[in-house]
Amino acid sequence: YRSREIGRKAEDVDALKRSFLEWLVYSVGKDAKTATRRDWFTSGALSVRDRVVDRWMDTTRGVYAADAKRIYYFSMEFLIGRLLSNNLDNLGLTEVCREAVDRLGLRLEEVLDAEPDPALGNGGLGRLAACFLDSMATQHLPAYGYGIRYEYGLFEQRFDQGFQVEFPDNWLRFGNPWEFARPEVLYPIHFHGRVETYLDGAGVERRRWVDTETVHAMAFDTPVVGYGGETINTLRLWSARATRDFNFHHFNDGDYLKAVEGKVLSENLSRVLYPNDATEVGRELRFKQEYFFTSASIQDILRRYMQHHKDFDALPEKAAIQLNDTHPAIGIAELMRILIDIHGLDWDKAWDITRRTFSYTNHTLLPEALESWPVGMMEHVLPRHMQIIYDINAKFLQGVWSRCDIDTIRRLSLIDENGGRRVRMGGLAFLGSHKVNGVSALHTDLMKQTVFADYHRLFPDRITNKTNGITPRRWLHQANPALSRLISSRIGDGWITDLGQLAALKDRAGDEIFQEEFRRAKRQNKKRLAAYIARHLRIDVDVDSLFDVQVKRIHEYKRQLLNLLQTVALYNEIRDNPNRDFTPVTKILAGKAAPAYHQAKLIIKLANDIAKVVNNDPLVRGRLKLVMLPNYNVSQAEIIMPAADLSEQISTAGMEASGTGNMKLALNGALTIGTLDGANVEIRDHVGADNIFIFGMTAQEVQDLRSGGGFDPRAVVGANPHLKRALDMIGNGAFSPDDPGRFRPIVDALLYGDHFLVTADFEDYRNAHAAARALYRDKAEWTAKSILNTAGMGWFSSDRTIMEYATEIWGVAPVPPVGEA
Ligand code: DL6
Repeated sequence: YRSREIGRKAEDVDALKRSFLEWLVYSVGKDAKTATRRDWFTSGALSVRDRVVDRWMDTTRGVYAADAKRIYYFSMEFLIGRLLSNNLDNLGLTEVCREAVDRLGLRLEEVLDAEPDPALGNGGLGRLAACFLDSMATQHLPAYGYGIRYEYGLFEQRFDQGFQVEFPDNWLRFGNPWEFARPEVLYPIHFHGRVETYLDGAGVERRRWVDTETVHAMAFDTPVVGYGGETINTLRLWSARATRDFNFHHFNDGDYLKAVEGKVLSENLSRVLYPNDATEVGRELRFKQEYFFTSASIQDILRRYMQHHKDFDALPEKAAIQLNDTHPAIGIAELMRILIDIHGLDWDKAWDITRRTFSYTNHTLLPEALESWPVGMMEHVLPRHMQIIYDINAKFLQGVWSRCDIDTIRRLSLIDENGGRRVRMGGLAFLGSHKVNGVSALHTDLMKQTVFADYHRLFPDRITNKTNGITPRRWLHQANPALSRLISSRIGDGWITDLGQLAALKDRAGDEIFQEEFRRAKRQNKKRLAAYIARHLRIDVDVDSLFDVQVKRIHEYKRQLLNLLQTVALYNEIRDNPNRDFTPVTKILAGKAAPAYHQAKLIIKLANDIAKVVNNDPLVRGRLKLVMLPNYNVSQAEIIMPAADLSEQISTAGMEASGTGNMKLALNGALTIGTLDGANVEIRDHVGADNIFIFGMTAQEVQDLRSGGGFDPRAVVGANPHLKRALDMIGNGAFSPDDPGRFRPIVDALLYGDHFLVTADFEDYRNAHAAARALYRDKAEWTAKSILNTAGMGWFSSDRTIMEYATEIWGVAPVPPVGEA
């Protein structure tokens, strides 16, 4: 079938309605009278799933028949978001479904809202992987996502008296109608044990890994529906299964708990997503998770490859494995082990195949987020892999020995000898890959100058840039129907799969009628967000105020604190000038802090405490509101992004690798206030320097300042009365009368160090914000710039990013979908 045609046929509404009812009765086991919204969601999801399965199998068969080169995207995180709305949209079935659901006496939004939001990721890295899946399927690229089917996703965040508290996210509690369990796709994953040396039949010395503990990885497949519904790829997530359910020895002794202990421990491997973001977790279980899904995926890839091939020579021509950060980098040693120990290849051949198969994306330069694992732990968990890593290292260092001094050799070594020996996973990923990429132009340059400078000198062609992108399907077409309709009414709907076409809107930036309609769409989205805020926080916000949005993980480098300091300064200004005409502003923040990141959690509490004071101060008269929304996730982002006027992208320059929230906001017409960091630099280039508020130090200035050591935050604070007053208030308990010293650690961190240069950028930021507020008063000017933002963001489609990966890194071509099924 062709999904768009379905959308036009009235009888399909009835067919879909029948399907809803059949699934409800025969699978959920309820009737329409007793069904809950969740039951309707389940039957709806199963009905939609029915409509993709044939195409899914066609896609898989087509790729098999062509023996096409496939992309394997290895990622610890896939932040896919809800699928019902996304799949309906990509199949062109949203309106058909709305009508069908209406005939059942329901509202589509209620059904969509009943879907749990699978939070199998922390933030940018995981969401990027999800956008890539959408773009690969939409562009007919044969691709598999490989990851872990975590039983518990990222924690649910609630606020208790303004403090973040974490609750488990038991997203699978009611089952997952999208996935297909594959109990027959099961691979053994080994841990521990020891390495034996033996002579093979030809008298060659070989190694084998023996006496291991074994866990099984079981596959669960979720179809990934490309836009248009023609290519349906697969997201294969692994779940841990114990090799034995019971220890009969303990069971017969009557010790039932001990009898299942082994099972529980093994299956812990896929129990939880670690809630870290850009900080290292030094946990053996995390390392085991990394190996668990990587090994299962490689076994799966080799099984698939071997159906068409007798040896491994052509593997790099048939499989491109992309490492999404270093988390799956152990896969390099795993492929080497399989090729050498199990299939008998010699080292050089195995290394050549491995390097040509793998490529690696770096997502952060933060030193604490660069993975390294203690050698002792690795020797204990994966003794054979540790040997292979030593061999990779020795051969590499031998090759460069004559060209490098001893300090360089130390830095290049895969073993970090400073303070306890650790394996540098970034080094392993670099050496084992044919291409290594950064995620924005600036970040890639900084990679070359900093973390990978020594490697870059030796391999000058290896590092390449692939600026991130976002899928226009979820982030414009689906999340912002009002603006989407407006755009399509003027330029057609080709932009949905060719976002560059938005450039045609540039000519309309000054068109009054278009502006009026553009504003109307924005207002509709703001009303939706205002209703959401009222529902969740019981705060009324003014839809005509400037919606000023900062949504992302809470981290000191992202500088939510800078935003809060400016909020306090503005609050003071409003109180000091009761009769001045201020532009009403609603500051909207959302984001989770890693549970062990105390300073970030304190920033959340500060935001909530400031909000309480500001929002209830009668002198402010609603001209300033601060809203901290709990539990930021993909579905919340879908409501926030289309409603924003101003997008806060204010990280310390040089620290945000790219950002993708910045792209979602600008695409939906928000103007950016930001530093020249990550992809902000390229956003400025595409939307035009006149349509963005850039402030603050550049990455070079930050570097110079830090290396010069000449920064005294106390002097900066002393010279700036706005900043001093805001800090004094925070430090003296003006927002925390119940505990006046609560925020002292925040103030002290700024006064005695200010590593993230909040105080240094404060005044420039305050001025940029004032300029934004002033401009907002001129509706025509503001709207023109807003239109120019949307029009200029076409380049940031993940379709563009993915095509760059496909042609320049993977060497993979689209497989045209087969004809009608
Ligand atoms: O590349 C996706 C995304 C970037 O847009 C963000 O700038 C960056 O912070 C994020 N990194 C992570 C944490 N990485 N690790 N490890 O999510 O990647």
